[in-house]
Amino acid sequence: MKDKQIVRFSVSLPLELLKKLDEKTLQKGYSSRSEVVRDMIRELIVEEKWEKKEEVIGVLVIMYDHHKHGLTEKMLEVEHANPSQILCTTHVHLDHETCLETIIIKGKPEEIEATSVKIGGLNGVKFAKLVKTAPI
Ligand code: NI
Repeated sequence: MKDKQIVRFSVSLPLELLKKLDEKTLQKGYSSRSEVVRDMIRELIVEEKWEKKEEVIGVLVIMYDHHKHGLTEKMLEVEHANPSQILCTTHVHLDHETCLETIIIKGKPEEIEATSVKIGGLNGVKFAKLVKTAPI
């Protein structure tokens, strides 16, 4: 059986759980139950990669006040000292003082988390959220 081949299988579920699955399907705009199940499996695989400390990808989203003295320099120092690989950063000037950045980091989960905490904790960073993902 080829890996990319689509297979069908049956799942036994309590009716109550099936209703919840259908609610999720509708709420999240999925085209079918299969698509929800596929996404849930992918999410579990990503979670497991983070738990097993494999090489993963983190996308750190931050918002900060660029008028805050020394903040961008401190941020760059953390990024350059980071043992993981910073794949790219995107910078958007949201308004007169607010900057939005995404920092895509590849590496070990603990290194990515440590870098995110350091950047997120800098004085002047108003929002920081790490999205955990990995190639599946
Ligand atoms: Ni800016």
